[in-house]
Amino acid sequence: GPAPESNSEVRAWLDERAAGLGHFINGRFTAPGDDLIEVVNPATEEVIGRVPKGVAADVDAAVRAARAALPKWAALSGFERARYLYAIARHIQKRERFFAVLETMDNGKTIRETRDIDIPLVARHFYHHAGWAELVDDEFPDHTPVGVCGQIIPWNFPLLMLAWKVAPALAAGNTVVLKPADLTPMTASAFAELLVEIGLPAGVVNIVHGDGETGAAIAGHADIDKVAFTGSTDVGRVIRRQIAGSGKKLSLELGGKSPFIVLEDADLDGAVEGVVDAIWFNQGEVCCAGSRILVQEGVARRFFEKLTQRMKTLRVGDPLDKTMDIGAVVSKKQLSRIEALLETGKAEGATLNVAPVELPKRGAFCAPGFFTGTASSHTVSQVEIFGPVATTQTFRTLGEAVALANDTRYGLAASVWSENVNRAIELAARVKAGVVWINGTNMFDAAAPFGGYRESGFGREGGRSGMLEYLALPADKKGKPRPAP
Ligand code: TXE
Repeated sequence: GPAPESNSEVRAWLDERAAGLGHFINGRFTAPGDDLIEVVNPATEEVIGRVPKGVAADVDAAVRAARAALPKWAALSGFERARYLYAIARHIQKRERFFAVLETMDNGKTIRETRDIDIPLVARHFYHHAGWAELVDDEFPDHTPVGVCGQIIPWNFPLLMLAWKVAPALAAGNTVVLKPADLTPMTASAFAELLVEIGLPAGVVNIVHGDGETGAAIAGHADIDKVAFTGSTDVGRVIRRQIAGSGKKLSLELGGKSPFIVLEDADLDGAVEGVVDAIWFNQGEVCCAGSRILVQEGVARRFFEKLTQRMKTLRVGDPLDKTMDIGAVVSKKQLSRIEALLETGKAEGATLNVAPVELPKRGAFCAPGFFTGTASSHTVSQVEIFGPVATTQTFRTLGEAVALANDTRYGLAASVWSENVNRAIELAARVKAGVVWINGTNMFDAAAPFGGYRESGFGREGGRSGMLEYLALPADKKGKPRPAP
């Protein structure tokens, strides 16, 4: 059952802040004001908090604070900055349960995942980048921090996406203005409180709440040097257009329609477990979710039988109950979007197989499933469903598998299942994707660069490549050509 102690601690935390959370600017929380966005727990439909909708003046105050804090922060030695990053990581670990429960209440994802995946990965990301802060002066002696970074993040991994953005920025000596998604702003606010606790200098990290308009005000602010965005391809395109010609550095991590390729010689039981982690993880709200299952003909029938059996064992319900596999999707609106796409799939002639689960009466719950009879031309094979439902196709030859795998606008991730590692590696190299997992899926490591090709965006997060996104060569700034490498 649920973990009552941490739940009551979170409820008390929320109660104390029921009137509204403020922005976090220059080390202080602003008064929440009147124009508030209600934050809803999608599993219960309760309002759990309120945040202000940031306007241009809020963004401006945050950017000014970040600009003022920059010279001192950038001038610290990497070793000094590392001490703050280690302190953040340790404090996250110390309060793991609290953050896990708060994230589950805000987003609807299961406590099993926030406890075992989201929050541990957040701590890991800060530890890893504390290491980079210690190395940065030696590893990149010619580089400088980019400056003030505007960071806009989505709602599917709220605190983890914050960590992916904030940790490398701080390690490299930048200061930050971050906007959480308006659907899931709570853990970012708790994180701001943690920054006060560890004594991070004021202005180094500023958090402005709000929606797309607030996001546009950040991206468009004249005194921001870099924009980092994770979210939909449509908004990524808007931002790219908005800042074109401004000289701002930009990285975009956008949508995906990642293939999950099962070869005839795969361990089929392993591959079936892989599907569970690929598309039924985080309610399918994962940019790199293995959302197109491609199976070699000879094993297709057996594979889908096994998959159907496994799907029957999935539990959907109260995300605070630690026996649940699938919680609520992030909002009722997002649920309608998923349901509309499922209807489109059926209308185009595909068959939807869903798990025989009884969904809770309240809340934004969606049954896991998969389509059969889908072709590349179907809408559901091309558009992100961003819910717990995959499409399926079969192929005969490896050549066909590659052609199907690459037949989308995206290129974020892929997964290949085979007991013949040479064959798997050969296939992996021919798939256009930023990351290819072999006999695995959705594996994230702070040291491994993550990012896309084509309409999945550009720029990498994690490891050395991720650090370079937050560093500049001084020549960049003067507009002179870079020295030859
Ligand atoms: O995303 P948005 P939405 C995909 C997924 C999902 C769909 C819609 O397919 O179903 O997008 O989700 C901010 N300038 N992904 O509409 O709008 C917004 O406030 C600046 C994939 O919720 O892209 C939020 O903070 N910022 C994805 C963030 O952008 C703007 C994760 C993302 O929201 C803005 C999420 C603007 N003009 C959705 N408009 C992934 N790659 O993981 C909005 N925002």
